[in-house]
Amino acid sequence: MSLPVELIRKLADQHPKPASLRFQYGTAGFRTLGTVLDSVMFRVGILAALRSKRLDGKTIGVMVTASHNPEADNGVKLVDPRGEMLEAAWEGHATILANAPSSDSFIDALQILVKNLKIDLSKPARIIYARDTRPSGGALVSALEDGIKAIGAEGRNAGVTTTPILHYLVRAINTKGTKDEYGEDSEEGYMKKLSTAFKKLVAGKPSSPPLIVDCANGVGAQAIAEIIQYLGDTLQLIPHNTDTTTPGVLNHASGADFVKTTQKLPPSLASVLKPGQRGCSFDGDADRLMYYYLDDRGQFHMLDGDKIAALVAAFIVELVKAAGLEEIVRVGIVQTAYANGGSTKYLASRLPVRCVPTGVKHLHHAAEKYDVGVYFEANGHGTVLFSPETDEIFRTHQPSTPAQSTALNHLLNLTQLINQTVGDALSDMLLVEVVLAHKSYSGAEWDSLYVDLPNRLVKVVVVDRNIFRTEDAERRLVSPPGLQAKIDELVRRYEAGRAFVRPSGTEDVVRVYAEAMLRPQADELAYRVAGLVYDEVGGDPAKRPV
Ligand code: G16
Repeated sequence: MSLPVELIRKLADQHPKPASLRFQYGTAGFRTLGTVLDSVMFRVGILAALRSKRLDGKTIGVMVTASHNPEADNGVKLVDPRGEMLEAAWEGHATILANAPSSDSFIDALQILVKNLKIDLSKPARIIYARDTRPSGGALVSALEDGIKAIGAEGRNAGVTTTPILHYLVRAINTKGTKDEYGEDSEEGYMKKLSTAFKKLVAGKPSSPPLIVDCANGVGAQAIAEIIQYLGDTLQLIPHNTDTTTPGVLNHASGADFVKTTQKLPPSLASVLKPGQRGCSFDGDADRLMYYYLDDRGQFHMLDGDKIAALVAAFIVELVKAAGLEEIVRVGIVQTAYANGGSTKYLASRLPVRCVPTGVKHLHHAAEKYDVGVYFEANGHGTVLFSPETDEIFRTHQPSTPAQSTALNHLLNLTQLINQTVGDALSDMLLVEVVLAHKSYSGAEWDSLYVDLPNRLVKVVVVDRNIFRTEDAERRLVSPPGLQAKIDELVRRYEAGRAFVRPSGTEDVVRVYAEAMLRPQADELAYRVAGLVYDEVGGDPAKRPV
């Protein structure tokens, strides 16, 4: 069987590639202005079908989103059969296909791919796709559907939903009827699975005070409205920033990224969040989560991905011990260079900790190496993975006391509550609420697990971020030559100083992170390192570090 070349050419001609642009499948797929992504979407439809054929007709996911980025941006990422990110080698194939200048060269690139990867075109191709609430999403999904049609694949439209729900659906579809069945392959199935596990985990615990949820005016608002129906009175959620129709409000002065980068409460919550009350923020596609609270003096305290990892890991370790599995099940942590030095010190004195480059796929793969792998990026993107062997142990272990039996049940319910395919704000929020309910922790008590070192993240707009190359899990620069030595020299002058520079995988910027013992020093170090970067690349004066 060969490719339906004529149909592909006909439809490809309707989705021409903009001549001046070069696309790159980066940390989170293709991501740029929504207005220029039409050809990319069409081609991704075909690529997803080829990936499915290559994997014997397994369903591949396609998510149309630009997550925390501004509303005008959009993007697309592929989801592999177990709900994880696309295999790295295929990122290169995606980039090649997206950049073929004409329909003919695109078809040539397809033929080469089919031949090199020995793709059996007679196999079925199945794709499930979804999008977030961005205004550009509808047209981009149409382009994607043209791609799916051009190659004769089977497409299932999951509509407007969160990124983690799409990941869940992919895994649910591919495990249906097997011993690894992940859940019903519907949004309702997802809601039922999470809420049932949550209710079991908090049964008998005093109910927590209401939680304010900032939905970033994104698709998380829809998911929160749904889960509220399923949770009943087990958890009181008060959603804010739920406007998904007014142009320009998505992720604007709200959401997890706003909270993390500004280290401030979204202004819209200023009159809402009361001292002592817990609040949390999702990002635009609901795969990141940040918590916070105001103390008695009205001071803002952020509980980021590192704090979530510490809270959750400690809880799981306790349960594993209480279940009598301490010697059998090992819990480990995966972080990135952005993890606060305070968190790494706290965690590393208790558990094995690994540092990997930014990007969920790196964390996910490293976490798979542990029996229970807890991974969170400081930006609130993360989850917990239980290895198949660990799952089996939880299911078959015979507890010898009622206390062991209770702990084992909790662990089993956690495997159901946690979305193990990818970071999921909704599932992570319920997980945090379970731990807080079990420990009777307020935000302040959770916060006191360890003290964060003051830190600052800034970005420098550069012409070519590709000249910045790193090593040691992005903690050191190898290029441009000589820059790392200058950074080292600067860092040495600050107590508990640490700083690194890395090119973003999602924006045309270089990110600079710095931390130090005192707030003004962390800020100063960040801006001085950003200044070094800026001088190095001879930046545009209008684009000084922000
Ligand atoms: C994506 C990735 C994250 C990463 C973030 C920022 O998040 O999934 O792993 O931390 O981009 O990446 P960078 O610093 O390379 O721009 P999201 O939530 O935007 O999909």
